[in-house]
Amino acid sequence: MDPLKQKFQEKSTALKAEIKALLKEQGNTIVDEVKLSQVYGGMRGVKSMVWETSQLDANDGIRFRGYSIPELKDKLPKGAGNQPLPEALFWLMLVGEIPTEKETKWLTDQWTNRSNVPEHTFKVLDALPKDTHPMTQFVTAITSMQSTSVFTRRYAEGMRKSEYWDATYEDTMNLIARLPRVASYIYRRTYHNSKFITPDISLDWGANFAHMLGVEGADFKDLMRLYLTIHADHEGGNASAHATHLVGSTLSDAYLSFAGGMSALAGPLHGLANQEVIKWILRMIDTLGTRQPTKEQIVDYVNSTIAAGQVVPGYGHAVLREPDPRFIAQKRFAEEYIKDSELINVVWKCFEVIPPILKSLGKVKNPWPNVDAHSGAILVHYGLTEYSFYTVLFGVSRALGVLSQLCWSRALGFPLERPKSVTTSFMVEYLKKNSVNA
Ligand code: HAX
Repeated sequence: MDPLKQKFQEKSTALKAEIKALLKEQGNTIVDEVKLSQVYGGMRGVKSMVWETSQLDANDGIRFRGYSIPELKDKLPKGAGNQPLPEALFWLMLVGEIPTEKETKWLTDQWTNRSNVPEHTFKVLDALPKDTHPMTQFVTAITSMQSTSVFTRRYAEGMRKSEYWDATYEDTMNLIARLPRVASYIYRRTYHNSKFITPDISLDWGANFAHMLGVEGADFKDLMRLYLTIHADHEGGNASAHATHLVGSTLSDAYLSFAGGMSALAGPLHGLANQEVIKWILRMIDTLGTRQPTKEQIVDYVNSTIAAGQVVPGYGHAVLREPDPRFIAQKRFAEEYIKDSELINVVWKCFEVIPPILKSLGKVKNPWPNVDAHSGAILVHYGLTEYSFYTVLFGVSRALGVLSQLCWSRALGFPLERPKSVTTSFMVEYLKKNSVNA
């Protein structure tokens, strides 16, 4: 058994026993109560699932196995660059320990060895019109690779329940290993006349992805390492994580589960917001006729967006109530690596003027920027201007969190998800009988 799998087996066996004892002793303890407004309000804040790999605090932001983003930047191995390696974060999320340089290198090599994409996946992609949205291509490619699922094959052969986690681990490792090739194929076929770039197997996972996209230079490789790390996980209730979890709970394999999650990421209130932000900024610049808008001009443009009944993309969050540390991490990167980008200056001016406007509306619970408010301007700076592709970058990163959790869900034997739904007339009757105002 490989060393990571071995560690995972030990840790998950111990946690499974702990959960069994907790349920036996305290299974009937009430841990939450649900208000009517939460039932109609997208289940915000309802504690109803377990997610081992990360946890979100409304004010402090995301912590991966207890580590904040600045702590990860400090503690995770960096390989040949100056930013944390996403493979090291995967190790941390999977087994709860910061890997050594040697362990991280082992994982990089594993993913290199597992990175061959089935030939038919390229043929499936080639059959799609080139103007198919990259996220649709991404979901199609992931689904097409399902024919290689170890879990599905072994399930058909009569695999024991106790081996589900092992087959899921194999699928997870293979799928993550292949994603940079799949994503860069989509990018190059869509925007660069199918001029594909051969992988460089001497590079780490993120740097090789940067190379296959066709953007050279050490700084962009570092950007990809950081980008793929900070977008990886955001606890379990966000739409892409929850969708992966829900589909996975039916014993669909990692490919189908992840494709479900990526369909959720493709929505404009979630991951697609990263393309919407840069589109919105570029439209503003175009409308105002200047690449250096004043704060007053931005205020007017934001007000016109709101007056048109639209949301301001990149701002607001269902859980966070402070500026997103993932936004701040990208701002720090831009301050360190990039000097005088007009577009990035616009992002920073937006950061100053948009929160007060959203606050003044009186209904927006979080007026601060989220992860998507910054990424586009940095990518444009490095020449990755095709913003319809941006959510695919997010998706490659999100695989690390949602698939490591899928391994946990299998190892802990989590059941099929099946919450209760009711009709509004049921609710009206229930309230008549139980309302505190009755
Ligand atoms: N601009 C204008 N209005 C906004 C707003 C924004 N950025 N954010 C919230 N609001 C509005 C909501 O539309 C809602 O209005 P109505 O009552 O008229 O429907 C009201 O303020 C209350 O919303 P909320 O409770 O503060 O926010 P939600 O939890 O309902 O929604 C969203 C959270 C992220 C969907 C929301 O803030 C939004 O639409 N933001 C813009 C899109 C965006 O950036 N999405 C990416 C989020 C991060 C992410 O998942 N990335 O992948």
